[in-house]
Amino acid sequence: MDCLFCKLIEGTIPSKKVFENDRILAFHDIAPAAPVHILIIPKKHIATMNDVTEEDDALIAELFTVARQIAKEQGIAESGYRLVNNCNSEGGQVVYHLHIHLLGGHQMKALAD
Ligand code: D5M
Repeated sequence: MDCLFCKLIEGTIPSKKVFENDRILAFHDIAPAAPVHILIIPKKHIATMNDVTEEDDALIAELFTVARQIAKEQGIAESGYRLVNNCNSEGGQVVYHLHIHLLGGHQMKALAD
């Protein structure tokens, strides 16, 4: 399968890992949009949020558990952070392997601004 993030999981393309277990990998985004910008991904190839099924409930919950843990480790839990998932073309998705962006380290604007 020609998936960039699957190659990061396999290790055929290097990444700056911040967390890994049997189900999840987290690594620094190559083009950071904030002082802290980490991507949290399932090792299972799921293309988009639309492809998540009930069988993935525990996995999706664990992505958020890992996000909270990394936010703490990065020292942004108390100041605050943003979790983002881009779904499909109009959502701005570029890599079609499910991922959550963890963004923080500076003041973000409210989405309504
Ligand atoms: O976000 C896809 C994100 O993936 C985007 O912020 C850049 C990042 N990216 C692309 N290639 C790499 C590598 N090789 N390492 C780390 N990060 C990478 P999307 O939500 O699909 O727009």
